[in-house]
Amino acid sequence: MKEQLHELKEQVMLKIKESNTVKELNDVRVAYLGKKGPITDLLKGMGKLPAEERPKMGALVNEIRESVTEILEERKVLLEQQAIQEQLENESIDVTLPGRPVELGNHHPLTRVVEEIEDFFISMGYEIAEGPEVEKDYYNFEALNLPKGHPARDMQDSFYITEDILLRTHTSPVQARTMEAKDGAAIKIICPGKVYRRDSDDATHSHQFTQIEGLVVGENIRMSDLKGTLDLLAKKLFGAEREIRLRPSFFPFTEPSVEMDISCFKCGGSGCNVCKRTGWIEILGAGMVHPNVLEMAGYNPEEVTGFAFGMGPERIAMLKYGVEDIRHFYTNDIRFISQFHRTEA
Ligand code: 2NL
Repeated sequence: MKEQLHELKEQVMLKIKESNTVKELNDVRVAYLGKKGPITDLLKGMGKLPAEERPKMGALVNEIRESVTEILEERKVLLEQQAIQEQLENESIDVTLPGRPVELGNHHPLTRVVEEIEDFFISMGYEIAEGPEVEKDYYNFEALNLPKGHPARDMQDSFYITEDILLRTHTSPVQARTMEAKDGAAIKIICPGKVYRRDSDDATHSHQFTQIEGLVVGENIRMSDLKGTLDLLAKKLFGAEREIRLRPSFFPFTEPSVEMDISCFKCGGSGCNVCKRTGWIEILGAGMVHPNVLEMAGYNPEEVTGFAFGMGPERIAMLKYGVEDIRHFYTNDIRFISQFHRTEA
């Protein structure tokens, strides 16, 4: 029995050593020292021993139980400390690690072009005017020398809401409203904003797009003022080496009317795929404000004149950045948008 006891002690000590968690250790304690464990069994079996051996054996069992309990306690303290240590290591923060990079937002390419054009005209003393996208037929057409039944009104091209209310097809109504409100005073404005046409969307058409128009009204405003202004704009947008040319055109709200080309920024004028081998790229339409338009807005066309122009920022952005499909501007695919970086912080 004495040998059995020593063997048992060896066994428990080994199990204690092998325990790596407080829970494992507790399982060992229950298995060996618990009510159903071998030590209890041994104490119960002492009745079968001869009377003279009982005190000795009893003392031995108690001694083993005490030393096992002591070792268990030591191991428990150690394992608890290790657990705390491990937890602290897992929770600690390495303050010397570099921070995660913060992704800066970009400006949408259309926003960039619109703001570049706005900055140019603000530097020239223009004010920015805005107006409603849901517009009266009167300001969208009538006041711009497009009376009812005029072929250029083409009902098929407009989103009508009622008989005399529609989504504006250009930003000209903002200018018509501004002229009317100015009560004969001089004007120098640009009007950026969304416009709507009943077109089928494809690579170069969209039912909603952006327009920037400009209007200058006052005494002695001449075609040469228009030409000088647009020449500076072309150089600002496409480079100081650009030249412009004006070709005769037609708009119902201007007379005379012109379209403006810039010398090709890719080939410099010798001919390439961008300018379709002509050396020139069309970028906007313009003209002298039609006397009827001035008169309807309350000006005397004998006393004041004006010039006006209109351009499409989508077209300009497509040319500047080599974008092949207008729909890229509206899809908001981050792979497209993130290529256009901020121009300033
Ligand atoms: C183009 C051509 C143009 C105008 C817009 C205008 C406005 C008023 C009076 C006279 Cl209130 N004209 N706007 C004039 C000529 C051309 O736009 O190609 N736009 C994309």
